[in-house]
This record gives sequence, C-alpha cells and structure tokens, in this order.
Amino acid sequence: MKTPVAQLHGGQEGGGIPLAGGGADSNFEELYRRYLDGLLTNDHQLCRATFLRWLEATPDLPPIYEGLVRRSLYEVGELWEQGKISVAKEHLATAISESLLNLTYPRLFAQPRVDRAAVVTCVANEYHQIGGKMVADIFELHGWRGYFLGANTPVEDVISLIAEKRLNVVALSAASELNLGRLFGATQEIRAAFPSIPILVGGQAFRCGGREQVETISGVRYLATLDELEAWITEASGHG
Ligand code: B12
Repeated sequence: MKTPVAQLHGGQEGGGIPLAGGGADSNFEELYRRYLDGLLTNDHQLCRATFLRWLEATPDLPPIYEGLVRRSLYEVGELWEQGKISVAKEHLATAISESLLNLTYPRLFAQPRVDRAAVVTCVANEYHQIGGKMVADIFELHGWRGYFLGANTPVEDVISLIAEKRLNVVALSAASELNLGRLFGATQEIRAAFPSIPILVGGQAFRCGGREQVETISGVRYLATLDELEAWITEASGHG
C-alpha cells in the first residue's frame, strides 16, 4: 500500500533510513518523506522519532527548522489550499510541528549566555507563529535571551515591553499578506518610540514584495532565512 505522501504526490515510499551510507542527501530526503507521512497521518510518534534522528545528525538548527519543519508545513499548506487535506488535518500537522520544536531546548539552553536580548513577536491579527518561534530559538542558540510573544500581539504592548526590558533588537513576523500594512505600521510606531533600536522583519507576507517600503524606515532590515538571521546575530554580538 502506498503511504499518504506517495498517494498525494505520486512519489516513492520511504524504506529503512540509516543515515550512514547511500549519500547523506538521499537519506535526509527519505527522512523528510517519512516525517511528512507522519504529519499527514497524524502520527506524532513517527514525527518525533524522525525529528530526533535529524537532530542527532545535524549540529545546526536552521537545517532542521527549515529543511524539515518549514518545508513540510509549506507542503501541508499547499495540500490544504488544493483541497487535498482537511482543515482538521492541517491543524493536527501544525500542532505536531509546533510541539516538536521544544525538543531542541536542551541544545538551545546549553549555549553560553551573552548579555543580549531580543523580543520576537507576530504583529496584531497575525496567527502564524511558528516562524517567529524559530527566530526566537535562534537567538537563544546564540546565547541571547529570546523573548517570544507569539501570535497577534498589539504593538503598544510590544512598546511597553521594550521599555521594561533591556532589549537589543525587535523582530517582527507576518505570514499573511493582509498583515503587511500592520507590520509596516507597527514598525513605524516602534521607531517613533525608540529612535535607534534595530528592527528586524520577516515572514511570508513579503513573498510578493514590501521589503523596499519597510526598509525605508531607518534601522529596519528584512531577513528571509535563519541563516541570514544567524549572520546578523553574529555581527551584532561582535559590537560592544
Ligand atoms: C499552520 C498554518 C496556519 C495556522 C497557524 C497556527 C500557528 N500555530 O502558527 C492557522 C490555522 C492559525 C492559520 C490561519 C490562516 N491561514 Co494559514 N497557514 C498555515 C501553514 C500551513 C503553515 C504556516 C507555518 O508555520 N509555516 C512554517 C514557518 C516556519 O514558515 P514561515 O512562517 O515562512 O517562517 C520562516 C520564514 O518566513 C522566516 N521568518 C518568519 N518570520 C520571521 C521574522 C523575522 C524577523 C525573520 C528574520 C525571519 C522570519 O523564518 C522562518 C524559518 O525560515 C501555511 C502554509 C505555508 N506556506 O507556510 C498557511 C498559510 C500561511 N495560511 C494562509 C492563510 C490564507 C490563512 C488564513 C487566512 C486562512 C483562513 N481563511 O482563515 C488564516 C489567517 C489567520 C491570520 N490572521 O493570521 C496562506 C497565506 C496566503 C497569503 N498569501 O497570505 C498560507 C500560505 C496557506 C496557503 N497556501 O494558502 N494558518
């Protein structure tokens, strides 16, 4: 019998998946297919085992966060958009994905701490929070404190928090294109309240543009990937 992934995409079934031998890339591809099967059959155990296998084999987080979790959720989103899976299945896949991110905690908090802090939040009306959570985790991985506020946060509350904590950067996330205007507005309000704090922005809301507009505000940078974020953190960590 074909697996759900094979049924939906006409692809091959995954077999045993030792990571040594047979080419690392093809093994990761098989792991990915197995993980996606787990998501689509709501098999939390299988997803967990596959996630841990990938985690063991990968010293860095961006490959697992983007190569496994983001890639699979984008695929889940396409299947939902095409009407091939139900909203319920998409929600289950999201819940599994979100819970698995916490398996990286031992690695995140094992890093030596630096005296830096970031706040990461989704703008008001934005309910896609997994990308923002990944961003906060990458700050933690680099020894920063990554305050993650999650979905749908009013900008005035973000501003209060910036005033309360000693923050070095604000990171704003938006996935829905409809929220691009809110993100732009939030960025302007934060800049008006704090003339020099760096503001990072990102998320799929920028898929069809918007970067140029938001980067006209001083000290605002759009970053597309976790690798770009790591480069930014490394550079910022070097400045006293
Ligand atoms: C899960 C999901 C939901 C869940 C979210 C739950 C949760 N806990 O997050 C729920 C059910 C709430 C939801 C709701 C909706 N959703 Co939805 N959803 C998704 C889905 C399947 C996965 C989202 C996800 O987690 N992706 C994985 C993360 C890791 O990727 P990411 O967000 O891009 O983040 C990465 C980068 O962008 C970057 N990044 C992100 N933010 C930031 C910030 C900074 C500072 C930096 C540096 C980097 C960065 O880092 C991450 C790692 O690379 C996507 C499909 C997709 N393509 O993503 C659709 C999708 C995003 N949703 C979509 C839609 C249409 C909706 C709804 C409007 C549906 C509806 N009719 O109600 C609502 C909107 C709700 C709202 N107001 O926000 C569309 C958006 C289309 C568009 N162009 O705007 C998508 C693309 C599905 C589709 N194919 O049509 N959704």
